[in-house]
Amino acid sequence: MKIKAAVAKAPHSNFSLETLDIEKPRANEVLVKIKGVGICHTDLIARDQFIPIPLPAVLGHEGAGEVVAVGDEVTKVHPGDAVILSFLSCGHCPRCEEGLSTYCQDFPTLNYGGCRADGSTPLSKEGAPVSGSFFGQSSFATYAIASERNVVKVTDQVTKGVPLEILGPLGCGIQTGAGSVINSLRCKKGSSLIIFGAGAVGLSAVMAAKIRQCKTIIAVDPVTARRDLALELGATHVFDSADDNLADKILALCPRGADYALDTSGNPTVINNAITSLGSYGVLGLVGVPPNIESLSSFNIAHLITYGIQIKGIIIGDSQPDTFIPRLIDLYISGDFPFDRLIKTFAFEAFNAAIDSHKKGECVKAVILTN
Ligand code: CXF
Ligand code: ZN
Repeated sequence: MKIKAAVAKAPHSNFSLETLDIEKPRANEVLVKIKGVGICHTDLIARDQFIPIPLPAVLGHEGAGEVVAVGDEVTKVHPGDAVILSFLSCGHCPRCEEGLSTYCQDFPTLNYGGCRADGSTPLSKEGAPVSGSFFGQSSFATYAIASERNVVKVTDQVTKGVPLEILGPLGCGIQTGAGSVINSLRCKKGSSLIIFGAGAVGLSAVMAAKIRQCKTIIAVDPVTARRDLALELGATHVFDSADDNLADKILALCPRGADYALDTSGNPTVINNAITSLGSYGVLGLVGVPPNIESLSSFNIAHLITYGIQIKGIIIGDSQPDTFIPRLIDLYISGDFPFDRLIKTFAFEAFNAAIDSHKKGECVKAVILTN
């Protein structure tokens, strides 16, 4: 079948909008007509080869749409179902078996290998293979092949009026921010949390911290509009990352140090500041991808031991998408998780303009409408 797709052909270059061929779903696969797909920083670093997926490639890992065909062995969804696409996991390694599929031992190959586990790709152009199966989907396209394992059924929620076309980011960025606070850090009622970076991940963390009834929710970001939005979504205090007196200002609010910190920036200096802002038995969650694959951060060992400080790398907010995503949608319906405030939609033809807008900080989360 022919599809339209945004193809990454070279690092740091515009995506090329092209017609490709897509295979029929295999036994455990699902063909999804994509309604909307979010753009995430991870798509751009894959295009730029920080994640070395073979190019040309169709990226995109925040898709949402309607099931149009299923393979013979699929039982979870049927044609007509509304689904969100999330990350892929193997389902049988020790991590998957203990419910930690975000740490599936095959996570890198299944999500950024550019192909299925058997090395094949469902995408091609004029007979030449095009890398696909990015996060088990490659949803920068009008149709995507996903696995039964990484589709989350949201038919009931969509029937109630939840807009399917903007749900895709719940599969990655929004789930990462909310899950980091709810599942990974498990921030306690009355606690203090500092969030470094108020993009889609950081602002989702702000909303989740409010849900957890954190007492002090500090968001740090260089963009005024994002700080303003953070305050509207539940931050109790916001600071400009460029503020020379940032450490003192945080100390004034948390004299014994914060209980939790979440870094969404990946910036080693910010991470060091996050460590020193923590109090006794404080926990730092790391979700931001660093600027280079070799990026290092250093910390004072004695300080970490003395105060029992913990540093935790987090993938996708330690979420189990089949249960966590419907829970987030319920919170959206009740008005407690207004993630739609982060989203700006763009037509498929404006794909590259959407990326420019995201890069310039004009929108928090760009969602491309594909059908
Ligand atoms: C990614 C970050 C890089 C590792 C895999 C998960 N999260 C979202 O895009
Ligand atoms: Zn992502």
